[in-house]
Amino acid sequence: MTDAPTDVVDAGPPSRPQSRPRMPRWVKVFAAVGILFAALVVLMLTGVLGKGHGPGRHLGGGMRNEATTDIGGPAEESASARTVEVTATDSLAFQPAMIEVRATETVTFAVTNGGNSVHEFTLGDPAMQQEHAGMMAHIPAGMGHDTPNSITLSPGETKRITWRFGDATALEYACHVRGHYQAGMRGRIAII
Ligand SMILES: [Cu+2]
Repeated sequence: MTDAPTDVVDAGPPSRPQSRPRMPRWVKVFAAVGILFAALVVLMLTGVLGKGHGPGRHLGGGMRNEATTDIGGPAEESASARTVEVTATDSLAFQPAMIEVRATETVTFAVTNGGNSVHEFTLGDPAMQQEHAGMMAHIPAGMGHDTPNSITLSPGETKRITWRFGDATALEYACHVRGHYQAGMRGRIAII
């Protein structure tokens, strides 16, 4: 009877529980593929972001000439050498319809709403115009607000906006009150 412990020893090492969790091979392979894929995505995004974003721009470019990407920016009126008077009319047009500025010139625009409905004056390249149009599409008519490149004018109102131009061509001023831009309410900035 006292030999019982010997029997236990002879039984060999106690069997280990078989339920110890082990990572199956496919999990490791899956994780490795996932990490590789993530790295690839990061590389692709970095590559895409590296293109089309010149200095000072926050809007994606794409079809843009690298040599003429400086659209300039808002400036203090005291820095401008001249004031251009612009009138927005209910015939959905600006007078004048074209304004010449020199590259790097700072110009103040004194914009008057000569009509009976709300108009605005938004300065920028086509990308900025599109961005502003998208913003305006989500707010009720007449509820536009002023931004560094845009002023909204009540009937009879005059507001001023000063812009330091760069060398970018294809800038325009436009009204994005619903339907106005589509009706042709825009003017061209010609860099001379
Ligand atoms: Cu308008």
